[in-house]
Amino acid sequence: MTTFEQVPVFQCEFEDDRTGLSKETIKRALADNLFYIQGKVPATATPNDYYMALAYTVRDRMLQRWFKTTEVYTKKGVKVVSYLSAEFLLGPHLSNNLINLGIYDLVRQVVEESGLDFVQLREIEEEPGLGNGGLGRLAACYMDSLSTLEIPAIGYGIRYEFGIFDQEIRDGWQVEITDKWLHLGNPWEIPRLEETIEVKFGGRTEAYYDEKCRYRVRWIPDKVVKGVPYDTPISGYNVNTVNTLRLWKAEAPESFEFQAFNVGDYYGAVNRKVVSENITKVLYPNDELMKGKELRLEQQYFFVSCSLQDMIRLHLQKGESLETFHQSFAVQLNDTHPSIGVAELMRLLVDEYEIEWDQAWQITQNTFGYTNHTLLPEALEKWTLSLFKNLLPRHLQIIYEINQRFLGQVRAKYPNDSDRLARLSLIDESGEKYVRMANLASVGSHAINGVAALHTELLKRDVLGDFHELWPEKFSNKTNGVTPRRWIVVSNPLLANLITRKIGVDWISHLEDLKQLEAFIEDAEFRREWRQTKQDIKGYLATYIKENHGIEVNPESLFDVQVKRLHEYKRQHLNVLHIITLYKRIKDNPNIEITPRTFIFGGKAAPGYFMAKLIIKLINSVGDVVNNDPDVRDRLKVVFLPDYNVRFGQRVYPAADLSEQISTAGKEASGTGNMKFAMNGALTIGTLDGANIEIREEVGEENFFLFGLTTEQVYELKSKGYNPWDYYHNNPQLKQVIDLISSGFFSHGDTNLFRPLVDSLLYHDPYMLFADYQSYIDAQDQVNQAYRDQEHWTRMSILNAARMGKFSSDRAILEYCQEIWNAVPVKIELEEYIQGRA
Ligand code: Z15
Repeated sequence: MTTFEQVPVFQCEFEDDRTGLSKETIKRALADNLFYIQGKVPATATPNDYYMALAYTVRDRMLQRWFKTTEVYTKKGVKVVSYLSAEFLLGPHLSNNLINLGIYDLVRQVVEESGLDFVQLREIEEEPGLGNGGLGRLAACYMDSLSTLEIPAIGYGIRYEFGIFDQEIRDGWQVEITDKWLHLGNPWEIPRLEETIEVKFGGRTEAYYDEKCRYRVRWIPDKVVKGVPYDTPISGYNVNTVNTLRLWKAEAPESFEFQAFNVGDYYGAVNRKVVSENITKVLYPNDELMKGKELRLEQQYFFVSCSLQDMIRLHLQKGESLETFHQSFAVQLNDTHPSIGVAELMRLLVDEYEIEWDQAWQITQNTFGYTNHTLLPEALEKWTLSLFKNLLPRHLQIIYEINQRFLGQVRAKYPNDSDRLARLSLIDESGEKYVRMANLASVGSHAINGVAALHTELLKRDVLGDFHELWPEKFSNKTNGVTPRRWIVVSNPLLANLITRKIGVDWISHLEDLKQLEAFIEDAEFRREWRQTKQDIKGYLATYIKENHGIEVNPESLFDVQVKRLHEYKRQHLNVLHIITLYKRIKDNPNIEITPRTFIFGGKAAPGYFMAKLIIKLINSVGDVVNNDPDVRDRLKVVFLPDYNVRFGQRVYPAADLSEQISTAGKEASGTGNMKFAMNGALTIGTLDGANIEIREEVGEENFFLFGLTTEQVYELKSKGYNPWDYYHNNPQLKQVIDLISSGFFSHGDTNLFRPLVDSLLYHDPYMLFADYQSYIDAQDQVNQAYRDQEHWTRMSILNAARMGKFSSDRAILEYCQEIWNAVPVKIELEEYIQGRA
């Protein structure tokens, strides 16, 4: 292999236009990239051309580090973490990379000195929305922390041509628009055409005896698809490490299709090409809902097979044999979406590399770890045998074989326990037969984890209870975390600067340091600055809402925010019941003293999720009435901000006073928005669910607004027979609110519009809104009281931020490294002649 050292002409031993950090050099680099990459001069350049030139200028400053990082990983025998995820919800790259490289202010200055509008250019970037919500965003935070902690890592996923849809609101309803994020090109990715991989689908298997008379199976597929890797650099904060996110794009193999041309099946060939390339066309927009769509299983197998083949190639390139594969790679399954990887690694080892089954199984179990992200039954992945057999006939055989051996062990340990066997089996045989992906992931992994303390306990007790009894040592908790780089420094520079002025910059990579802020809690000037900062940021959001949505909100009012995917278990409609309760109080007594509030909602509903879409309509309908009623005198405002995404998250978390984390106890595995809010000094109103419990533990119960049933109480009430009707009749306030919706008051007299929602609550209420209603209203009344004492509120706000150290994704990743991956940091050193940070 040719390296830079052997080719002197490539050594730039001077500050050159691609690495230099003087203002002059950066200016020259911008002009150079505008001309030589975009092919434009200022007279013809569009704002996008300038954005592209800027993005390339930043990317150029990452490339030496990126190259070095990759080179060190391949040359040294380091263990690499491989994070397999069907979703990476990255958000905009530009600001994040500038912060991580330590050149944000410098580049901003240069851009502005060049007569360009930095903020305008920054906003041109199309964010890669390659995920639905929490799970995909978690993967992105983890990639940031892996790089920052200098852990060798590679993220593997799918390069969806269309990411999560853009949301518009028309007449109060959600409308989905295709996300054309690649339409003007993507400066952050580099295709690596030479590392293309082939993936087989369908067909049949054939048994044969090899030359040593060993029984073997070969797979004769009926389709081959090429996977082309597109690499994106993932910078770490204040380090030289730049890891890779490798996303696969499906392409049809030309050679395969030429045959078809020759036999004259031109249309058939073109059609097969289109069908192959469909695999990576679009992200499935269902969050936490399993729909047994064949194309989805194709996506999963496609990216997992590409990734495992890629890892094997890298491992063999090091001159190692496959027996040591698990020493080269720790592969983490982000939910069951990539869990077909267990069967695929077995197939590759046994069928293609002729390793004995038992040894292959050892390698496989030592390689994989499995993270579970939900207990919701409708989210648990299972595939019908017929679908599986058609698409992956060899994998189904392998799964049967794994299952037979596994159930043999179980039978030996628990004789005559057929119920247990049926529950543990990789095949669900209770009705139509299915492959259970969580069971496959669990047997194929050496480590299984949940994403918050409560979630892990429930996982061990319920969903994976039998597996926990069998292998308690496999289980552990890894409470989620989020990256303070994007979620404080990039999102909230004003607050970040205030914190840094007080305690220095180390908190950005050691978030526990934030507790030093507590020393300033008695400092009235500090509290004033803190309050003023929050006020300024709320002012920016108010301006944004006015300019973009034409709604006037009072920046002095309490900003009460609920942004997350729409789902009944997250209970956005409980929030609405509170709004109507307040509205009713005003209508009954227009002069009542109330704390002015602005209710801000954001979130997408799965396109086929009727009830979630109806909740969006309800929010907008209630907003129309409340916002325009003169009696309200602007003391309440309700805004649903369309197209909630990473970029809007960055705007809204810093501006929130109150964070709504109100899921039914036991339903939200962790939540991560809850952490982003609290880090930015919002107080939480929340249930004892997911990571809320741990947040409350950290910030102190006196700094958290708790309400609602506990998980145990939810179970208890359900088992003795929950009747929402009783709550409706026994609580006049609740009854008035529900009756007001039913009466058509928010729907121009239409009593049918919200009937499905109201009936669901009255007759089923699976998420127990009615049981928690009064407790929620009482907690909200306490919020109102507390907000009136601004000094006290500010103290609570500071303490919330100061005590969020635990919820850095750096802490989470460190735990994964030490307890699951056995991965250690590797320092990346730069050559002398390459410019360091500014
Ligand atoms: C998703 O976003 C989450 C779980 C899932 O099973 C799927 Cl398919 C998508 C979320 C959880 O709902 C949330 O509580 C958690 O914080 C997040 O994953 C990251 O672990």
